[in-house]
Amino acid sequence: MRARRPSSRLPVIATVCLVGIALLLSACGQDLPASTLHPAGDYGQRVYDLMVPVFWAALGVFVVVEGILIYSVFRFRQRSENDAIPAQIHGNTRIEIMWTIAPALILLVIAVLSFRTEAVNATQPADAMQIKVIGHQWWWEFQYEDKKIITANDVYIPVGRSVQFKMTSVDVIHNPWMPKLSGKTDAIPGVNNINYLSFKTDQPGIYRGLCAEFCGEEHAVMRFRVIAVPPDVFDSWVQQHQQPVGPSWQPATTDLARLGPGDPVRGEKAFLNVKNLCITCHAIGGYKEAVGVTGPNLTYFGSRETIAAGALTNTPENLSQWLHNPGAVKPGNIMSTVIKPGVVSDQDIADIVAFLESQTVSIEKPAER
Ligand code: HEC
Ligand SMILES: [Cu+2]
Repeated sequence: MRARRPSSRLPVIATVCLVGIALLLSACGQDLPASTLHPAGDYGQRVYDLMVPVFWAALGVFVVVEGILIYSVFRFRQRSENDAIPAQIHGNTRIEIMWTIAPALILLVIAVLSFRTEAVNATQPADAMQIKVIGHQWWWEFQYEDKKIITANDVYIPVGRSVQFKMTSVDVIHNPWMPKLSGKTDAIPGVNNINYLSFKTDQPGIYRGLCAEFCGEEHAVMRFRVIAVPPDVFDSWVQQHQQPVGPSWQPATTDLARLGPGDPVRGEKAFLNVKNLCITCHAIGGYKEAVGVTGPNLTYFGSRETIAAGALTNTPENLSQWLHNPGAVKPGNIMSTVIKPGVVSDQDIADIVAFLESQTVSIEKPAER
């Protein structure tokens, strides 16, 4: 005897599925920081405008195919032991032609839309502001070559003007992706392998960026922030950032809580002290002894949003934690190969924290979006 499947379970399964789908869809409505569903840049908007018709086309195909499938499963199921096997059909030229032509037409429409979007996204506006973007395991370097500014992990851009990323990498392939602003383009190692990515936003804000190409164990902690500000604020940022920090540096911040318990003046000496190794890998504008390029350029680090490409938010406590043991915060990173617990004294760390956090650019920052 063959057991009959209890059909009473069906409504339960159907309800669970519906609730699950509703939950998934409700997540789409939320404006989360790295959501592609709430674009704020021209490139991101074009990708979104392509995704919507493709989504509806896919949903239409899904409903038709699954509808026919479910209909057949129920219509031709075995109801009792005596049910005969339904008629077996092999080959139907008309239906086969139909189900070849229909998907081909749908794909053709999607292909035309995709190529059109791709062509617009690939155009590089001649008047775009250029920023060289260099991927490192696992952080981002940003060079404003014409402005003589090098920074890391936070990239400032003016709103209302196209920005062109000229992208490369010093080690493996990375991919700076800004979900609300643009799609993905690889940053490939090799001096002649520059890839271009242009985008524009009209809305001031701090936007998320992340690495979208698997690049090693800390790939997930290779984030950056795009800080889009009005043009006059951007000019002020450029003008301030161009001022060298050393050697006649004075602690700039009036917000003493930003500095932690250390002394920034002692911190300058501790940072420049070769025994602490910082300057073998890091540069700060204006100090001719501090020109290392293995790690991020630390000029005006106090204004940076995060520490180590999004590993920690930038606070004195977190910076102290990072300098005590970078390998515990971000296992495998290059700094942790030499900076281990005990290499730099507690006093030097506290003072270096005060020194680094005291270097700030004073502009009004936009809200996180
Ligand atoms: C062997 C090279 C090396 C040495 C020595 C070194 N660093 Fe680093 N440092 C790095 C690298 C590489 C990173 C980026 C790590 C990452 O995000 O994956 C980094 C990141 C940082 C950051 C975070 C920068 C940012 O933009 O988020 C700070 C701050 C920092 N180092 C300070 C120091 C100080 C202070 C010293 C000396 C006590 C020091 N480093 C010594 C290589 C080094
Ligand atoms: Cu990467």
